Amino acid sequence: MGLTLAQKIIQAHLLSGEMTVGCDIGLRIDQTLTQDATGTMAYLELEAMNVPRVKTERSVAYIDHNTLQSGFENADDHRYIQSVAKKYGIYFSRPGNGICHQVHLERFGIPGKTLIGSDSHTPSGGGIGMLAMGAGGMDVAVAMGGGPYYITMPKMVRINLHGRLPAWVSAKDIILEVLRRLSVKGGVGKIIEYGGDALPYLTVPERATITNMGTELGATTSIFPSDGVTREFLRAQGREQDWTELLPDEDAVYDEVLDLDLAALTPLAACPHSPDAVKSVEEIGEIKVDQVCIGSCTNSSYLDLMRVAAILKGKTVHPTVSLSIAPGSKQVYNMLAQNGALADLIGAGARILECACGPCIGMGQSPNSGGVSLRTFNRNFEGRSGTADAQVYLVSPETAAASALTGVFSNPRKVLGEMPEIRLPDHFLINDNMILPPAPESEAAGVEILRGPNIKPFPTTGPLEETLSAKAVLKVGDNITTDHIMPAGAKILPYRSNIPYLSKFCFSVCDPTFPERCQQEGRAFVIGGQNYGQGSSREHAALVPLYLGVKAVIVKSFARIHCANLANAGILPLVFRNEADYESIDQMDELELPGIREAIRTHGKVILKNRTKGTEIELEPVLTDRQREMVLAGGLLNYTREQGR
Ligand code: MIC
Ligand code: SF4
Repeated sequence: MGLTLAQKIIQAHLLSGEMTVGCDIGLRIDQTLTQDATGTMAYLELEAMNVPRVKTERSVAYIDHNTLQSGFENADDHRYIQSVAKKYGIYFSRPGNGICHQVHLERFGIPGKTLIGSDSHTPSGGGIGMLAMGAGGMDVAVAMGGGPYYITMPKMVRINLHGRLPAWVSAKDIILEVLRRLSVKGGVGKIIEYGGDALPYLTVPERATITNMGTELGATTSIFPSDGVTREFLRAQGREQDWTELLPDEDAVYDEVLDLDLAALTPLAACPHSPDAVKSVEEIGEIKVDQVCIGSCTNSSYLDLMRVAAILKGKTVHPTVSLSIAPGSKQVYNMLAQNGALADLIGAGARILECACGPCIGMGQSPNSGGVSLRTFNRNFEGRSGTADAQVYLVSPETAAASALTGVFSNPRKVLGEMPEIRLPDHFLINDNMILPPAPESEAAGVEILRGPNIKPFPTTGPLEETLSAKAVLKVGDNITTDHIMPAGAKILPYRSNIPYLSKFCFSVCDPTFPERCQQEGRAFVIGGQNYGQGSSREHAALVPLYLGVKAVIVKSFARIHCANLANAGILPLVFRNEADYESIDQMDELELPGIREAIRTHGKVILKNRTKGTEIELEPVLTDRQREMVLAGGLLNYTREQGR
């Protein structure tokens, strides 16, 4: 039986387990990436592991999330990461060099390699044929130390893209259509592979837009083949030697197959407040737009911004719209500056931001109250923009630029004329002067790690207790995102290396009294619905609850990365055996998990006693055998120490 693309890469990197769906597999990791908002924690964890140098082929530390520097905190964190990178053998991409996923694709991504990153949109690397996955910081630290990365062997889904995109319809509309069809849960436990006769017409940056937002499907990752298009991109990046052909076998077997006729697509938008609330721009109608933001790791490539520049050239942004544009990388920015496209953007009245995540993670550019904001980003969770009642829509750069000119939600096919042909250049502008190589191994010992006062130790826990009891201090509903559990934004993001301070904002979107109530109780259980923990890979959404005394999270279902982060932190992830039992627990009920340690150790039944209601229900731990050991030991770090690695 033939293999799919992903199966081929998995097979070549398999260290433990079998390639059978549902089996726990350990993978050798070739490359890692971190960004600053999760990186400080990951590097503190790496330091705690006592590994003198990273053992990966390539590890890169990017600074792209916290670049406002409204106080000393961010700058201190940047300096800390820079010094760790230098000492441990990690390349350091300086602030200003661009968004991790965009830069990694341009300068480091290699087809057929495995990549994990402490950021959920790491699957952008799938655009260049990598098996690229988002992971918690601790998992990235373990991989840097040479340890395997464990996932549950996913199902294989094939999406065949047929035909050609109509004018002004682009890659973002393809992934929005997939989200419309499959929903934010549709990719859970799956790897999505793209194929079909449309592939020769989709460039690497367009493919990366699609694999980037596979994260919003909940997929383990998404991947395109490495073909002639990939080779051209790498050649233009001066890296043709990194290319290898990588195609699925003709007789590869997929668990699901989906066909998409690109010619039938129209411009689409994800409506507030979920990436899968997709409608056509026509259906939404000409509602007034207050803000347009173009950028983020989804849509800030050279191609994206050249199209935007062509649309804006010689025109003026509508008087009631604020338009901001953040190029994805210094390479993109520099090329736009050299070829004059930047002048077209500036001339039209765009507010040019530095190449970083910026408004995507709420670092500035919050919309006005109740404002309608059109963004080329990948997430529109409630409150993420920094304005609680903002109405954020996710759109393509073409729809964004057209609407910035008209002041209302506009179908670019209707309001823009003929589409100019924009091609990738034969040669990208290559200048890696903002990527600092690490110190040579012989000099590493002499490199001092520079810590600022904002960097506080991360919380840890001890071995799992025999019996756990706590109140259901919080009960929440379905689709709780990591932005609910541990919000980001300009006010809080500077404290990503300071868990005690961050803890004041835990669940503030749902219930601002949660941290205080946890502290009163000393320990807590959290109850939730479906797809709990979707979104970001931030392990802060596990470490902060750990700090607040959360011992177990009991929900209907979990999102993959968050669930792993809970186990890594030593918090028990449990699901209801019978989903209807969710209804039987009220907030502040007194709960007990008698004999839980033994049950986890022996794969026994997990019974939850509700002392307030006098009822008993059955739960199921969402743990692989290895994670059971980990939770028994009190989290991944304790487990790793026990294993003597
Ligand atoms: C995001 O888009 O939510 C982030 C910020 O990039 C996160 C990482 C983080 O929380 O630091 C992600 O997607 O993993
Ligand atoms: Fe940055 Fe936004 Fe991409 Fe996250 S989704 S990495 S915040 S640009």
